[in-house]
Amino acid sequence: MKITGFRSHIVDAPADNPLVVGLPARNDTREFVTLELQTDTGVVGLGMTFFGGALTGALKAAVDAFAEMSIGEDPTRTEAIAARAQAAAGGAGPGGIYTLAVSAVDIACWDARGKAEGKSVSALLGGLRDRVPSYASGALLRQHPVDYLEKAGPRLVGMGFRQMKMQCGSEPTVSGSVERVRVMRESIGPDVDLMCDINQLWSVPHAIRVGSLIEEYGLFWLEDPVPHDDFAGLATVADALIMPIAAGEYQYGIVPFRHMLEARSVDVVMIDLLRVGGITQWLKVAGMAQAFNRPVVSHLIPEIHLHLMSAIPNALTVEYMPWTYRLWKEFPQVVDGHLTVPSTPGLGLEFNQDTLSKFSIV
Ligand code: SMN
Ligand code: MG
Repeated sequence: MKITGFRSHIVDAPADNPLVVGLPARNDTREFVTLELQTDTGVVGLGMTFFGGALTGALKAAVDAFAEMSIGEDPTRTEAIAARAQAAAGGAGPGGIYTLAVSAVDIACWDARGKAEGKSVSALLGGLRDRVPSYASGALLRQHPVDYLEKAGPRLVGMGFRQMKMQCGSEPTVSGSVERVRVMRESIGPDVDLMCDINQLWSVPHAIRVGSLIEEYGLFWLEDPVPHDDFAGLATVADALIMPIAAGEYQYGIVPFRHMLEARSVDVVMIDLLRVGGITQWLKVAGMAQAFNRPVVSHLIPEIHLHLMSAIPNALTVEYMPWTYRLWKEFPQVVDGHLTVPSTPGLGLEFNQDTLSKFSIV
């Protein structure tokens, strides 16, 4: 099989999340770059990326450059494709647009390989299990008032979720932060797993102070309490608190995970598929985490992470943040707290042509 060409689009789709119910509709949008990698067998590999913000045009240009470079290559040679991108980027990587763009090509290559072999990507990677736990995310945000959270939590339980993540950390007082977690916990009861994401807003002493006060609410994990590159600070927080500390979504490439793990900064390793460099690199970090006896959780893009998480022995739970749901014709749904791996070849996804024609930017 050889890559013969590609097509890419910028899709500027509404930034909604179907898990957010009962609030006025958002009128902002989120930009994605989609990729279709064509091959001489007729198989088309699908990939996507985002996080470009105002640089989405530049991100698409980088995706196009790497896709162009892969023409003539066998898509199963993902390490060769990554090495060629690295060599050609002239020191522009690792990190930033470089990594985000390489990821789109790598994802499309794995999809093409699965389609060519008639196997799901999960099966290609070892296919350990056919379903994985998944938690509701993006529905209990920092900007949502406490009285919204206390209605939204039970609603998510009613939708079949057994785990959910809230955001916290921007409250003006310590007691305000504690109150937010207390109300959330009491609204869902003791048997639903609750995670809390601070998104790097706290200092180390503040994280230990508030963290100690919320220990009694039994969080499944506390996420990104302090800036993502303060490995020693994260380790201090992780040491001081009983509840598990999760981090990793902000890291680019695989090397920072080595430092995080060596410093014992985290109890739970969160890997972002696009920032790590695609499926090929994601698996390396999952293996590193396994060697350190740490579970892995995924960041965003549940429809692709589902394949990876189902294939590794140390998977904990898939973040169900359906930001990308408009891109695909069908989107996996959480049933009884789990996502099921599709049996269709590759990623089991098809672009939603209505979305592409309606929201593509020329
Ligand atoms: C998150 C994701 C994407 C944007 C902002 C915040 C969040 C998460 O940290 O864990 O999903
Ligand atoms: Mg997070």
